Amino acid sequence: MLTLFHYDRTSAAQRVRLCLEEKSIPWESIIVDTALGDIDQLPKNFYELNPKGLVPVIIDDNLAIPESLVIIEYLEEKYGGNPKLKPSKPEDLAQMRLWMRKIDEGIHVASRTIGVCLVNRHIYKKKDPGQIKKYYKEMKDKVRKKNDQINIEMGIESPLLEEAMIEFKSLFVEMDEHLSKNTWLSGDNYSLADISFVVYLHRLDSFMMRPLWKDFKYLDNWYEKIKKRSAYKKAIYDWGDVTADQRAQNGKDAFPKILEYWNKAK
Ligand SMILES: N[C@@H](CCC(=O)N[C@@H](CS)C(=O)NCC(=O)O)C(=O)O
Repeated sequence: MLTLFHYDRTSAAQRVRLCLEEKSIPWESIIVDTALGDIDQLPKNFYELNPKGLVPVIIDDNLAIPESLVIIEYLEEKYGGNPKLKPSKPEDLAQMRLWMRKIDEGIHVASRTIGVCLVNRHIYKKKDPGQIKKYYKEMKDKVRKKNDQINIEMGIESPLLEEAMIEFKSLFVEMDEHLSKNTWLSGDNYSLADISFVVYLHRLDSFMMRPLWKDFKYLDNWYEKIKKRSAYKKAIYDWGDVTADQRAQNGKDAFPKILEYWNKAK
């Protein structure tokens, strides 16, 4: 059976779970949660599965695959079935991939910045400093490490947080405009592109930031529509989020500053 390494609240693994649940692919769960600053949670051979030491990773037919966007395309290709999550027309497929590229081109890093500035830094500060030092010593992704240092030090005053909010606003403007003319991000049906982005709306929502996009009604309707899918409940809500209360509280507290950054963006 397919194995997924993941934890409750990771946006990257949420999109893999969304895909697995949409297609009713049987899978078994292995929780690997280093995100509270504890690198010792990584299984011994984990770097062989993903040199970056991050989740999600799947193992399917003895093959380990990291990177959520690669995994979800693999699942679509390998398992097919219903619903089909990839458009058939080459034009729509190109559009799907263009949307998805934005994630690795900056949106995922922006989402990490919001998380670290609002929640992780508070968690890490309460931990044994030796444990956090080890966590960062083992962190393979140098950009992530450098950004985290700035975000931990500066919190909501971090210039990276302002950039992250600007990046999200410009994404949401583009999505809202597209969704004013189309039901889905690519083609005529729900696809990997929709799955790939909805996890970020969920993430911002968990920080009580939904009022930011209240005027983006096409985007908000799209979000509402996806939340009603039964796979969404299984993949997102049923797994919960151990940091939910802290996220909601810190998000509320930071909202005036977040709004200031949001309003500065065009
Ligand atoms: N580009 C990767 C990003 C993976 C990633 O950022 N994983 C995060 C969770 S969303 C992680 O493993 N975090 C562990 C930690 O922060 O210690 C993907 O799409 O799979």
